[in-house]
Amino acid sequence: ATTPGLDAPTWPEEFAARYRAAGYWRGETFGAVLRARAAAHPDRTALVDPAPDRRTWTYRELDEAADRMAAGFAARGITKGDRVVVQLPNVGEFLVVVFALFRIGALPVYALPAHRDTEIAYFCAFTEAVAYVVPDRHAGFDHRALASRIKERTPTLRHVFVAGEPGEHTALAEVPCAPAGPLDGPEPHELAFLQLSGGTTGVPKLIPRTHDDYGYSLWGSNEICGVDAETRFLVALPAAHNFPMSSPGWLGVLYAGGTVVLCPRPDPATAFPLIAQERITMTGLVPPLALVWTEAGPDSEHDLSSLELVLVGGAKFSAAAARRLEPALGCRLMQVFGMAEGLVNYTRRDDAPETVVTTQGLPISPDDEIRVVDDADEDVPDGAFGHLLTRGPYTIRGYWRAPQHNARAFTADGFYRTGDIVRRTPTGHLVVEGRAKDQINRGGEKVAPEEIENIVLGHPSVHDVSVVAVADAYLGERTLAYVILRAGAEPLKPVAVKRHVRQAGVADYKVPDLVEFVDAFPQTGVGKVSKNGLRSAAAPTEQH
Ligand code: J2J
Repeated sequence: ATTPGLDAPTWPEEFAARYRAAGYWRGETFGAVLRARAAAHPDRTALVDPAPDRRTWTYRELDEAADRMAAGFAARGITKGDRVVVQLPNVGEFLVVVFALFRIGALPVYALPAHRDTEIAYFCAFTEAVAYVVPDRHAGFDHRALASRIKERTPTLRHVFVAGEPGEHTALAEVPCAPAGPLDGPEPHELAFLQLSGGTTGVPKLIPRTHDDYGYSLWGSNEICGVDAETRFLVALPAAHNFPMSSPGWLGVLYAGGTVVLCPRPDPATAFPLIAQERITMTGLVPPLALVWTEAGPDSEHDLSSLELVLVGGAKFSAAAARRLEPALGCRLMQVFGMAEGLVNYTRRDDAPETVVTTQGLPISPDDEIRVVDDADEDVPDGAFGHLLTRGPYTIRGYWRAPQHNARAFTADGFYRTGDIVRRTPTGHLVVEGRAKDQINRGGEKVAPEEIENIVLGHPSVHDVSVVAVADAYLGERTLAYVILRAGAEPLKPVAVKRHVRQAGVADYKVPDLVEFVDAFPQTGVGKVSKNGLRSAAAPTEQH
């Protein structure tokens, strides 16, 4: 079923009716949830932005700030259904802006702070965005100059809002005004935002999530993780990522009436003092950070005793590393295997310790349908490896405006082809064994080789390129570009290839870590051969 205006396939009515009847879809919008929490406990702290000087928002203040920001956006002509690219780091304005957009029913498109001209221009053009929200500077980079370049090339883009010094744009601080009257607002079954996919293709796909379905992933996660009004959650990863947003993430914690503390950087030197000062009880980390925290924990001068639970996911966390985490940080570990497309698995608090360190958990919902299949889409016996397919109450039925890709990424009966190779244990826990999709998981940051290959191919000296994963002790995987130079071309240095990619204007984590010049692509051990040749579905063993 495709709903007009939704621009994506959605759940057939019999599924939607079932998910409502089961109570998964509660008929709430995020805007209404915040309003309800603000009414129930106006003076409780919702949000803390510790840097550079500590700012806090109570539930009443966050609710009012969202209303006033929504009124200001509406006064500038932003209406229901409009797309707004939001590229903000972990600052309080991020949450105010997205709740304002939720109230209007305009759709945030979540860009990462690391994205540059190529990605942002694509998001703005593809979504026909009417506005783009940026910080002034972040991590040494001037986002206002980026915004000026984007505005120049994007006809639909009417507004650039800047958190901080606006330069030639509009200061976000100037936007809020008194609400003129009630807003039209979204219905719970309508879209809330567009999230980015990790991607396997030349450009990232956009993931349409509704208030109803995402809301279920929030309250379902809260129940599993034990999130309640006492929870003090540290957002250590970039807030725009699906994991720190929803598993259970800042949106889950606000849903439960708890306190969200934004961490500007995830290193122990920044995060540990915050844990001590803010009495943090819960956080989520990708495996490389979990390793660093595990190393730093025992010798830390900071009091980490408030920390009860650390969620680790986004990439495979080795059993050996998992075993060390709990004693080093003095808290519980939960593994989480999720995806922005939907399905999220958690180990459970009553799981045996061995299960917590060796598996990636069970789905949130009894109605998450899990299939593990061979290359011919036939189910494999329990315990055998196969491709993970899934369908359920918070897993999308298709990407936004991508009918051709949807035909490949979903089965005819609506199962999402995750591209992950898994095995199911007798208890139903999933173990991630590898990957069939052409994607590199660089410590939780997903890189689509095709996107980088297309850029490298633009170099005049390059005949062909193949970007592959190589094992890395810290990140799990790093990127290696095999480059074949044109006959007669001047030899290049690896750094020239990296510079070419960087200058194309992409996120720094996509610049190849290693570049090797070859006469022909290695045929084995890397899972694929050529840009123009097969992108073979690599066997799991070839991924490590
Ligand atoms: C192995 N691979 C994993 C894990 C994700 C919670 C947690 C993570 C994400 C996320 C998320 C993994 N072990 N524990 O959205 O809500 C790989 C798989 C998966 C892909 C999804 C959440 N956890 N992965 O990482 O959309 O390959 O979401 O299909 O960024 O990350 O990536 P992404």
